[in-house]
Amino acid sequence: MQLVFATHNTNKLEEVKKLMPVHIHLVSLSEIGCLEDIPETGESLEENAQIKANYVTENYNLPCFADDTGLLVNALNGAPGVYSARYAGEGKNTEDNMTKLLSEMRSVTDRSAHFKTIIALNLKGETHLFEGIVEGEITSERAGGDGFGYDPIFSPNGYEETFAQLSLKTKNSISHRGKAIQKLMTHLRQLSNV
Ligand code: ITT
Repeated sequence: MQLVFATHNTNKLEEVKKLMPVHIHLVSLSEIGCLEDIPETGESLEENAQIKANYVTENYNLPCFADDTGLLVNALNGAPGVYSARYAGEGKNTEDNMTKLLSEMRSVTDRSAHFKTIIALNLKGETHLFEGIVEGEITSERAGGDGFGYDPIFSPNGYEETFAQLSLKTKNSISHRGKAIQKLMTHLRQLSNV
């Protein structure tokens, strides 16, 4: 089965490819010729995930899913949340985003936070949403060279390391996106059993 993953984020694509069973042929946006930036104009992760998936359905009429992810910090009332990509400005600069977040957290003692992923699947005329959450803490400084986005300053509960210090295999086994993808897979397996 061919399934489009509606993302331009190559790090996300690599993570998700590692989680796909062999019978699902994951196709990227560039592989279907979609090079344009899909505007994320929603006010929630759910809305944005659906906007991205619907864009592919409407313009390419292919089975697809999209994910929208946010980092929600409790002491900042859930910021940066749905605005995680643009936290430090429209340039969507990862380093600037981390610098801003560490600066906002300088004198904060409650450093608890969670990543949340919403996946929207458009298949056979139906939309299904899947959620994945991982709880953890914002570290006081960057650590690690792997991963992407806020990974160098997020340490999942139960680990000393940040996501950027853990292997991709470990990150995928506990992460927001890994959990949401597992739910997506369970759903797809149920469909193919019918
Ligand atoms: P697409 O919309 O093309 O999928 P994006 O990078 O814009 O790619 P999101 O809107 O879902 O993706 O991500 C919002 C921000 O959260 C962005 O700055 C990412 O770098 C960050 N982010 C997403 N997943 C992450 C992860 O697993 N670890 C660390 N940061 C992540």
